[in-house]
Amino acid sequence: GQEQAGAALRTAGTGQDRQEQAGAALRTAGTGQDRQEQAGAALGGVGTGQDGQEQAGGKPGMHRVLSVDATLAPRDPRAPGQFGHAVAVPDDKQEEAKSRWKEGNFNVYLSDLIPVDRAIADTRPAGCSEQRVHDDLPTTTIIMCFVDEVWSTLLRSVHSVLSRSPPHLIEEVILVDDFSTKEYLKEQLDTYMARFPKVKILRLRERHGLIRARLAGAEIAKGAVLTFLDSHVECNVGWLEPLLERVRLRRTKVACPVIEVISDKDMSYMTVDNFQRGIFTWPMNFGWRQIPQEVIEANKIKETDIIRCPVMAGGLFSIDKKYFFELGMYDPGLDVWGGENMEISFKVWMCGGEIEIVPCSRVGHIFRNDNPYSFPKDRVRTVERNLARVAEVWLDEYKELFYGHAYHLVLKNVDVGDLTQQIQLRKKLQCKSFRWYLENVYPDLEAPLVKASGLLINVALAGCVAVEGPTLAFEECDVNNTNQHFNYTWLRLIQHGELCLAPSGVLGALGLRRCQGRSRSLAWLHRSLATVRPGLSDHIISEHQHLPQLSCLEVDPSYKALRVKACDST
Ligand code: LR7
Ligand code: MN
Repeated sequence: GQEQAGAALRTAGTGQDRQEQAGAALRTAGTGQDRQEQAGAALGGVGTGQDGQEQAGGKPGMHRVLSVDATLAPRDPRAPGQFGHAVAVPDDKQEEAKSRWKEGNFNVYLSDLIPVDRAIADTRPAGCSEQRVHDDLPTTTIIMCFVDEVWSTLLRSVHSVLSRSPPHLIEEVILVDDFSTKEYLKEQLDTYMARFPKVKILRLRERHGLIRARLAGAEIAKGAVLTFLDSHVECNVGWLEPLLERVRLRRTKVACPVIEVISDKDMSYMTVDNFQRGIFTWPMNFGWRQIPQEVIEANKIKETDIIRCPVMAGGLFSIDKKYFFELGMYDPGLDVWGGENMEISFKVWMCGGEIEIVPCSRVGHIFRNDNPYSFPKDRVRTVERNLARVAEVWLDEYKELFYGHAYHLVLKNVDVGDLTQQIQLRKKLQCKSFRWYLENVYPDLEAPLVKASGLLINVALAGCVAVEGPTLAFEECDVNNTNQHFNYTWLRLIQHGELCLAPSGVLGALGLRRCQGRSRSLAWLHRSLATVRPGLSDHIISEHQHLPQLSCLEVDPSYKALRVKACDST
């Protein structure tokens, strides 16, 4: 999973992804609406939109982005960690630092050592501070959920919002306490925050999980825009106005800052590579992928250009409040943590909105190897169930790719709960298909509907399986004979039209049955044996649970009849 912390995670991801990307077809697209906005960089889903800011020049009703930063002249310029610099744990404090790590799964000792209002370097690309935004930007409610967050980190998050945002744009900061157990998060937090009239604390009386905790915050929010943040962040100079500018430009734009890295080890604030899109790979793993250099050059994409993203990371974004409610917020059936970023991203794109990364808005986040809090139910199961819910509601026929890449979910038969409301919502909003999303928003994702297709060859007997009317035959191979063509699906069916290869149960006979999506009695595992020992041909193993033992598809050498028999790797 999330083995590497931030920087490493991104760099690693990038290297790998770049390779993946080579030659990826980046399709031009563009609804009429977008064309104007996208100027030269018409890249469809992967592209950028250079609208607004640049051309604004000296337009009335606009002003240069406010680089508000109350930390610019810090009280204690020599304090550890000041200006986002790395801090080292003194030799005699190593034990203490080590023992406190698990309080937050990062270097809590160092976090407590550095000022809660430290300055950090302005990491915005050149040009950002000259950009113009509208005078009449909407106000926002900041929603920050936390469960047992580390004291100094939570405070630093709040301070960074208050000291680096234009005050008139912050309607309020709602801290949603998701039933924390730590004593310091009670009166002590109330007392500390009492000096900031805009900070409100919403205490949940039971653990909601981050998804429903955000909804609880949204329900009481007064601002026109909701801005969600994690509780271990540092907002950088000028982070807010560019986000609100996008939402003002069109209320269906969902704006994300560039997420920079606060080191979990030394608390340094590190910038990240530019031109990263939020993407996912099967089975719905979030990642970042760099726009290929050729595409950047061909389209003259600048560091300050908006980046349209197939999916968002999840934690940090601004969205028009009314629009968020129109979209049905998050599916409230999602539990605790995970998958909600996929849900909101698919929903936004498929139902008429856009997800964007705004390079002039930058927020640091402490990336951790593991959640420091416990899950009410099993963590893995929770996330898997959430993702399966998202797949069932949004992925249409492509959900097979999700299950195919996480086949254990088919075996487990995970219970996703009631989906009626979500399916109705999708109808009501008249959302587009997942195919549309793939073609227009994320054309570089590989999403073949079948895993493989072709002939089923028995190498030893030099023949092929063929469909002959309602039954099967073993014949001389002929690539032009469509009766010999089969698809191997992500759900492991061997399919010919509507019919599927099936052990018929009687004396190991083989037949055809009407296909049924997740039927395990029709599923076959393709195991390549050439890798085990050269010369061995592949095995096709039946997953039918009622067969007496591990059974393979084979051809009786004397009768040339197809049958299912105990597997034998020789
Ligand atoms: O039960 C919970 N209740 C909570 O209030 C669990 C968590 N939380 C709080 C928690 O204290 C934190 O402030 O919710 C926030 C997010 O939890 P994290 O920090 O443990 O999540 P993360 O940073 O590991 O994971 C990312 O994916 C999550 C999936 O559900 C959320 O969308 C997070 O907001 C998201 N974080 C980011 O997008 C930052 C960049 C990380 C990446 C990639
Ligand atoms: Mn986080």
